[in-house]
Amino acid sequence: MNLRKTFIVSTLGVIGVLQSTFAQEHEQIKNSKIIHTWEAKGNPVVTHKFTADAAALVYNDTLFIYAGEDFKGGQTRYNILNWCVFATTDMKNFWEYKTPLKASDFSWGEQNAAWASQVIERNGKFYWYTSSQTTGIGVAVSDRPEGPFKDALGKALFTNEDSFGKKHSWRTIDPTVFVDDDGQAWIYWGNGACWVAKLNEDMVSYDKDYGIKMVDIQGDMDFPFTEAPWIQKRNGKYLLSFAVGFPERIAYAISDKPEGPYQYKEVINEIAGNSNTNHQAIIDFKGESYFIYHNGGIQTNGGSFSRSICIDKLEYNEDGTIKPVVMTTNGVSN
Ligand code: FUB
Repeated sequence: MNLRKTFIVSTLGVIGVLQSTFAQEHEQIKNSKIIHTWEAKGNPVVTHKFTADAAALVYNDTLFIYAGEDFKGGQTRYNILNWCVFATTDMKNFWEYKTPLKASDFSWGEQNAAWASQVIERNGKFYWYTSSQTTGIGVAVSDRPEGPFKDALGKALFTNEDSFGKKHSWRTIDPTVFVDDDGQAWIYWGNGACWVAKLNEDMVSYDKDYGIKMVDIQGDMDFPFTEAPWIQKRNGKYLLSFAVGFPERIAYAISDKPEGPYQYKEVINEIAGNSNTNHQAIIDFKGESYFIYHNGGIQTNGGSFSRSICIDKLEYNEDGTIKPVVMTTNGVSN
């Protein structure tokens, strides 16, 4: 074997060993941290507690779903003390890990508003971008997808001062993050408008020279932008989905550039039963595309402040546009 071949073979060997070590370690850690397992019976997928604002991450052939834990029925606001993490490898058998992050883990933030969030992986670390109603966007970090996570900064990454052009106190919410093919990470957030910034490589600070911009969504919108941006890149196009109107539907827009301008397309998810809000994650997993959202569908306790995560199939047209999502009771697990 020549030197080049030897190098390739031994590198592949090392990668193989690392992967199987991760898989074994993952299995052990997973088993020691699981607090609940179940077989999904259609929608809602999570029925043992109320959950909202799902964000999804595919890692190590596993789909992780991060969500806020809503209170039981009878609430008058989005009282949420902690986030949860669920996982599956087959969309049917799910498990829940120990509480990975609480609103009170951010000493500077609201203690009962674990609002919408997203976790992404970069260079072996997991970054959880969170929001609360009024105190801005925080970031927590972990070495593992299921946590535990720790506040990375001890202060907000973005506050209401950064969400310029609007005045209401709950505008700095609902972060969504992705790393583009050139390595540049982008973060979007907002209620009433959508703002965008470039994250630095450390993932816990942003590019002050680029600054913060309001995302321009052009075209005749069916309803105004409300909140819940979710960014994805597919076939070289940037797809930004978000909640519109109130009660909320989910719509989307397309751009050739991450910062826009975006061209409005259409509503892809109608009002989800018994809930004023909706909040989507769109993800590919094992060859299928999924739309993860919430409704107020648990009888008889569900509602706008006691929501439940659902999953349905999402399909694209040949030209890369998104087909409207059909919400079903059967879901994807049967
Ligand atoms: O769960 C609290 C808020 O409701 C979220 O931040 C919004 O996206 C909406 O779902």
